[in-house]
Order: sequence, then C-alpha cells, then structure tokens
Amino acid sequence: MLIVHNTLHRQHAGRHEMFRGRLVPCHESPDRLDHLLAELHKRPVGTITEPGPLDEALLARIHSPRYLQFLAGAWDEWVALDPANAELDALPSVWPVRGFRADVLPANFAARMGLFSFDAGTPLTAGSWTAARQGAACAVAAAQAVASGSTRSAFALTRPPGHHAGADFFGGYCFLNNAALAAQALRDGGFERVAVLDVDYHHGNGTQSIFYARGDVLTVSLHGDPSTEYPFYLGYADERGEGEGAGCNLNLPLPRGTGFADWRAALGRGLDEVKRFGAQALVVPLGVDTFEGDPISAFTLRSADYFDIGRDLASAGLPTVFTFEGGYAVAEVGINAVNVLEGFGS
Ligand code: OKP
Ligand code: ZN
Repeated sequence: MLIVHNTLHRQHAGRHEMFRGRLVPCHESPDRLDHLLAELHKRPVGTITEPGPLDEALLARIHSPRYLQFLAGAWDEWVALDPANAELDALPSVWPVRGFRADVLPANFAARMGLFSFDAGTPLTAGSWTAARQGAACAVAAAQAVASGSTRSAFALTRPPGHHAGADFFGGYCFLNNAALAAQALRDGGFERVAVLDVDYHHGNGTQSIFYARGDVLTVSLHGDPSTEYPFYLGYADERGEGEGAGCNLNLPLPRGTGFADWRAALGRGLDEVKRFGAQALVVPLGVDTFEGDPISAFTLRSADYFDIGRDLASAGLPTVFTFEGGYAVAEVGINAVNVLEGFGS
C-alpha cells in the first residue's frame, strides 16, 4: 500500500467551533494526524511518499470556480476587515435558506462566508487553504498512483477531512472533497465505473451531492441516522440519485448505539451494491469516529473490529484509495485507522 503523507496539514488549526451556544475547542485538531503517522511508523503498512503539486484542472472539475476563488482569498479578506482578526478564526454566522438568493454573490464577506458554508463548526484559519490544498493533493496523488497501476491500494493522510464539502460549500470540518477528487482522478485515469463507500460515522453529504446526478460514480454511505445525527439534512435511505445518477446513491442510516455486528451487516449491503454497480475501483472515505470512545459520535465499535473492516473492504477485490476523514478519540485514531489498513493488506 502506498501512503501519501500530508506535511502541511498543521497549518489548519482551528481554535473554536460553535457548540450549544458557546465556542468550544475544535475536535478536528492537528494531533489527530500526529497519532496516525506515529502508528504508521510503528506498524509500517506501506511506503510513505509526498504528493506533487495539486492538479488545478481536476480541482475545478469537483469545485465551482467562485467557491475556489472565495477560499483562496478568504483569509486575507477576513484580516482586511480588522487587523485584530488575524488572531481569530473566521466563522460564518448567517446563511441563505429557502427562498433566499443563492445566485448573487454578495460584496459583504460575512454574507459570502454563509453562502459558501452550512455550519458554524468549521473555522477558517490563516493556513486552512494551504492545508486543504495539500490534503487534496494527497488524495489525488494516491488515486493517480492506483490508476497508473504502480500500486493496487493507497492511503491519503487527508486533513482537514473532506466528505462534507460540496461543489461550492464547506462545513463539517471540510473544505475540499478529497474523496470526490480521488474518485474523479480514478475516472480520469481510465476506470469507467468508480464507487465511493463512506464508512465515517457521519453521512458523506458533500460526496453524495457532487455525484448525485452522475451515473459513472456510485456513492454509498453508512452513517448515524440523520434524523438525530449530523449533518441532519441529508443522508436518508430514500435518496437514490437523480437523472443519469438514478439508482447510483445508497444511504444506510443506522441508529445511535449501533454495534459492530449490525454495522458490519450494513457494510456487507454496501459492498453488495458496489459489486452490483460493477465498480472497477473503490474510494473509501475512512472515518474512525464509529469507535466506542469517540466524543462526538454514538456507535460502539471496538479497536479490534477495525481489522475486520479492512478485511471486508479487501474482499471487494478492487483497486482502492482510502482518504482519511473523522475520528476524534485522538489517542486511538492511529490504532483504529492502521488496524483497517493492516486488515486490508496491500
Ligand atoms: C466531521 B466528520 C457539534 C456538532 C457536530 C460537526 C461534526 C463534523 C464531523 N457542533 N459538528 O464527518 O467526522
Ligand atoms: Zn465523521
């Protein structure tokens, strides 16, 4: 397995996220990746490499030009409002909901923050753009290595995560959709049909929305039932895709408290769908926030279960790219993620 290392992720270090009326320390922190890297050094499951520069044309196939332009300049705009802002995170506070104009681009910075986001849990910091781009470059490099045939599987150390980011919005700690970029890179690299099988605790709303009307990329997500779990407004079982993409999205929502036996049965259903679709390559947005000790999630998987997840994923027999998504029980993040990779094999 090829491991694509993210050296710049540390530049994205949010201070606070909005939680129940107060600003609380961010769960999504740089030390998550430190633990993962440390575990990868302890238990080498593959060769570690660094990505080349990000493919701008590929980035523009997944994200809209006005969104990318906004992200590129957002920090400077934020500091230009008030030099004191350099010591603060930028968070949105106003959003266009039903009936508002999403077609006009407001001059006001706060208005654009809201236009291009869906929550107040995703701070934008001085280095967020740099880090997000580097994470995306890791995902693309991993996919291109798999597409070229130089490796059968690859793991990208993507941080910030990506599966909540849509074509033109950030949220859920995500700015650029690393998994969607990997899937597109696999498509461009010659795989006609690509499947994304998202095993993070949270619904992969961004990836679903990006590919919802496409018939060449299947999106499957196993997650906490959105009726009670973030991101709440998408991820229900009746969302099956539209137009060319009709039948090419499968959501497997599971109740709070779900344990490994039921979770694994749902994974089996997801893998059956991947097979039925005739996928030639697989992207796995790998979140380990399904762990029993996760502070913001409510499934009860144990560390040993992650080996079986890796084995089950390997049974698909497909060239596979893993991106790294959630997992906030920081001390166990490395153990659980590397257990998946070890169970998967090479
Ligand atoms: C990102 B990933 C607390 C509510 C939850 C967002 C969770 C994002 C999870 N304010 N906040 O899928 O692990
Ligand atoms: Zn998650």
